[in-house]
Amino acid sequence: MSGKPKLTYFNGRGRMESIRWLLAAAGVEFEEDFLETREQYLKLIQDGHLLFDQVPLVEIDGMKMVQTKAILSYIAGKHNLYGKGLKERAFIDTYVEGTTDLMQMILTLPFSPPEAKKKNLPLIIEKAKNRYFPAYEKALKQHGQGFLVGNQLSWADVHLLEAILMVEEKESTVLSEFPLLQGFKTRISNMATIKKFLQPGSQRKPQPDDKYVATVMKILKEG
Ligand code: GTS
Repeated sequence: MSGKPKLTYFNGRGRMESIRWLLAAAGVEFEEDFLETREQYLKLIQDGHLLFDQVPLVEIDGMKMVQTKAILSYIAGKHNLYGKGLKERAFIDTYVEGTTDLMQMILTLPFSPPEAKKKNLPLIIEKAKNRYFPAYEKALKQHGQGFLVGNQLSWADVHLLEAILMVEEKESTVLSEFPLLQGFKTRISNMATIKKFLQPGSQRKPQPDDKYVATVMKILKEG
């Protein structure tokens, strides 16, 4: 055992991507086991490794953790990315829930029928521009510290950067009316650990393609 966390998921973004981001931001090296077949997934269940028969699975500090949010909270707490005190933690949770809602809409898009994809993408961009990014722009302005919470990097910042880049992949000019978010993006992207994760060859995963969607469907669907 290397002592590094071991991530078990599909070879793509999905729910695991935010976990990869957070570990990378914390400067933690991790190993990955990619599910390619339904048999691998069923074996994990048979061996009792998946509490709710679901992935992501992260083996860390002697635990076999499932449930994305619990995994992320543990990593954030362990690596000093979860604020100081209960109130900072409450703000971090709030911001993270917002970015989770936004990213969730994008994550599910490739799994929707073609008509829904066409219809929903503009709605997601519209929500990013009119609901989510204005809220984060305002939060940065009010807080005035360059970070969303406190005076150092937190899970909320890492999650927001991930969300910004995801929306920009869909519409590159989406930040044009958000100057503080533009500055935030540049600053956080240039922090050493994050900069490294953003470079080609890192464990960051590409946007899902048809092959990824087919693999996930094949593994999760019976028959
Ligand atoms: N609340 C869980 C979490 O956040 O971790 C949900 C996990 C979940 O639904 N995982 C899916 C799964 O294992 C895979 S994916 O949605 O991440 O692609 N589904 C199998 C099942 O039977 O629910």
